[in-house]
Amino acid sequence: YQVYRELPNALASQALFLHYQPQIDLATGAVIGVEALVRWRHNGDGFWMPNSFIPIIERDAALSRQLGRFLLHSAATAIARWRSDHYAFGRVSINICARHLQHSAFLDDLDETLDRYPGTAAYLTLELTETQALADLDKSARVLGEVRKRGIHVSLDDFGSGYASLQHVRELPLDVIKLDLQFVQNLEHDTEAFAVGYAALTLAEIHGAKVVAEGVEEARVVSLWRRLGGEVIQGYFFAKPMGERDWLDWLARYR
Ligand code: G
Ligand code: G
Ligand code: NA
Ligand code: MN
Repeated sequence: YQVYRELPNALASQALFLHYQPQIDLATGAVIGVEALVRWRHNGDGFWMPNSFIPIIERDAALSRQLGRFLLHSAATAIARWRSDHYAFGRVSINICARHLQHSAFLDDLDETLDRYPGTAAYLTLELTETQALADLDKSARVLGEVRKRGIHVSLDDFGSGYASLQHVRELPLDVIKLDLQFVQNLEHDTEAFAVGYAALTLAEIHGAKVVAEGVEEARVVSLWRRLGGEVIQGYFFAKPMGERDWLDWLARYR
């Protein structure tokens, strides 16, 4: 496989890089976080989106770990840069593959980053997709508990898409639940999507967590989300994922 052969080199040559998309708290209007989304720069012809290569990486524990270590390092150094320039960016969310989370070396990889960049934990969130979190629930819950002890926030991504039982999700230690964009975008007209959104908000209340609505494009959905008691929004309505320079310019101009 091309991805398999090229990833180590792509990581080393900085062909992999991150785009950033802000998350906004509706009550205060403040930026409370930013999600890091990976892209793969390709000679001449722009870049590849993650859907074309992440599924291949996720099948392999060693590749998942390589990508995860790259994300931890990239997030930690970005946090250090942005803090020293006094940007108010909240937390940086990175997407961790279950294969890495469940790797015996995961907590060592995490601690290596935290030791090397002290103070990072308070600015970091790990996102794990619902489907992956539930694949080995006990192990995920145990490792995520350890993650949280370090002061890192834990976010359950793509909520609703995995048809998880609410009882199972309750067993995970969570700070954030992200309502999958297919439900967010149908919130207005589809009673099932509305029900899943309502379930996310109910679960969050039990956990003391926040729900992020992802994929919000329209003002009508912003006000509907607000009326439902939802607090945070991530979506094109505020900003698309951006390269670091554009994201920091956006942040400096915001409000
Ligand atoms: O912008 P977008 O097309 O970036 O991302 C598509 C999907 O790819 C996201 O829903 C996310 O699940 C996945 N993704 C993006 N970046 C990463 C990453 O760094 N690691 C992992 N594991 N998944 C990612
Ligand atoms: O990891 P995750 O599934 O959360 O990644 C979110 C995905 O949704 C990324 O591919 C991102 O580019 C995409 N996205 C973010 N905001 C919007 C939006 O408002 N509309 C659409 N269609 N996609 C979005
Ligand atoms: Na995500
Ligand atoms: Mn998602």
